[in-house]
Amino acid sequence: MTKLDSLNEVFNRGLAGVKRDISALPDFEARINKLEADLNRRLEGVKRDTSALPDFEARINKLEAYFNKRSSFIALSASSLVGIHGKGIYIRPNNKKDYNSATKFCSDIGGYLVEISSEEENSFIRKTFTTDWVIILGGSDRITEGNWKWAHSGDRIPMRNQIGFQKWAANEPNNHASNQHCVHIRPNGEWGDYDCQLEDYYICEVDLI
Ligand SMILES: [Ca+2]
Ligand SMILES: [Ca+2]
Repeated sequence: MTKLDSLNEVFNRGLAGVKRDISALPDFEARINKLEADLNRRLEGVKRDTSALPDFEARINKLEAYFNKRSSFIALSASSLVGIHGKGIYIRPNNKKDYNSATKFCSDIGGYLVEISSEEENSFIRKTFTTDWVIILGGSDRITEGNWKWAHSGDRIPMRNQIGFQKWAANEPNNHASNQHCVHIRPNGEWGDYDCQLEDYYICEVDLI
């Protein structure tokens, strides 16, 4: 083989290689295109995830608030009278508040000022919490005089002559001095209306489910 033949052979081998590479190019391009499309899809996914972040943060914040409420509730229950009835935990902190402050306090621990909707619940409250003092309940006629409602549920509190559960004492509610718009339970389990500004013991009801 002459030197020229040898060079020619090397050239031809090289050319065949280049031809192979070139013939592989469409595939290569297709693969690049596929990768690019894949990357774009992932990028869209990342963008979606990022746009979902505020929601995620809001949910975390909500959970945190819930946890904090439950934590204060647990801390509080150590120094309070606590009872469990039906679907709720009832807690009577060892201090007195007026209606608005008591309402806010119960809300802060994830509950509401107690509402009584049956003889059984009333009897539970009386036996568990009342001794020789009155306890503020979560209802009023502050919006419209004589139109009594539970604050949390919005349910009507019937008058003595109306259908539905109520435990008004004789001659109550009497709106004494035109200044009694909140309701409390007395040691004997009966209810009376009283001045919402007065500070008394109160019960928070916290639903378990
Ligand atoms: Ca009233
Ligand atoms: Ca009264």
